[in-house]
Amino acid sequence: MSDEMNRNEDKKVGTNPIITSIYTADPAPMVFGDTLYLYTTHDEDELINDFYTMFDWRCFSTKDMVNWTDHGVIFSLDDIEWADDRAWAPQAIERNGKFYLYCPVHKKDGGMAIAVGVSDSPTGPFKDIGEPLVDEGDWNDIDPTVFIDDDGQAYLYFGNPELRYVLLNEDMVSYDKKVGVVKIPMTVESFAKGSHMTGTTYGEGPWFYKRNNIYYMVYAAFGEGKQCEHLAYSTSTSPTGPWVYGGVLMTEEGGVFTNHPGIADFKGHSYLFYHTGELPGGSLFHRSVCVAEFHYNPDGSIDTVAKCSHINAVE
Ligand code: FUB
Repeated sequence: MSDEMNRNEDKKVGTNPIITSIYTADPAPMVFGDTLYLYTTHDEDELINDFYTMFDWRCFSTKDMVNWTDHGVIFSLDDIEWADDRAWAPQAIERNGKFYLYCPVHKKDGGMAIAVGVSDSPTGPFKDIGEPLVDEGDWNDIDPTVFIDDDGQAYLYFGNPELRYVLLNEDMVSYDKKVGVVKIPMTVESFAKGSHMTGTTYGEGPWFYKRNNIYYMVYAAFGEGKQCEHLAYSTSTSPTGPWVYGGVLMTEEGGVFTNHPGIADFKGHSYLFYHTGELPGGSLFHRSVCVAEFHYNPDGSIDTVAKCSHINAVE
């Protein structure tokens, strides 16, 4: 693939996939000021052992949802001395002028853990804190999603096949060890009956946020008898649940086994980022990030969002 970015300052309508110069997955938008920053993973062209081959995290930004700037590699496995593989789905957040990028990685001594990189800029470079932030010694520690509530408490949810969370300390690079890692009850009421290991639809890729006093947990889900992930959501009146299943957010339209949600409100519009296998050469391990605008119903519920081919510029 060429290094050219899908960028044209005069465009008023954008097309999906957003990034056409490389394969990207696991979109994580972050709005800061008048800019939307989009953090992604990067599926390498050349696969090793016919599996996810992912070494670094990328950042792209836009002020209008159509014209994108490529900021290149902003964090990589080379920056994390204790990790050796699987630069998987990240999420970034700003607190007190610093930016924190939470990333699942495979440890040199085995198993997955969550790393955190810190930077003075949303576009990095990010510096690893030198040790795993969350490391339970099992394989559940992937796909972190971070949110700071109005009272200042920060939450880091994560997990496959179980949804778990920690209460981040104000420094954002440690968590309340007295509370520890809290396991969310994986019930049918919370996540609906499904075919993943817990018997519910909850699979992985949680995306946690609050809107109009409703807490949302959007996630990649496994429907009964389905081959590919769809996106679903649950809601709660509390940041720690109990969660109540809300419905399907996007059906299995991606054409690849995984999907991964990222949600953002930007300049008066609501967006769902997701990934598909739509670029030429696309496959399970060669994914591409897309976006669709959607609307909330007056009660906060969300109807199923259709995969979209075009996106209009915003001011
Ligand atoms: O991209 C690697 C993994 O696949 C992510 O961590 C999961 O969410 C799934 O998209």
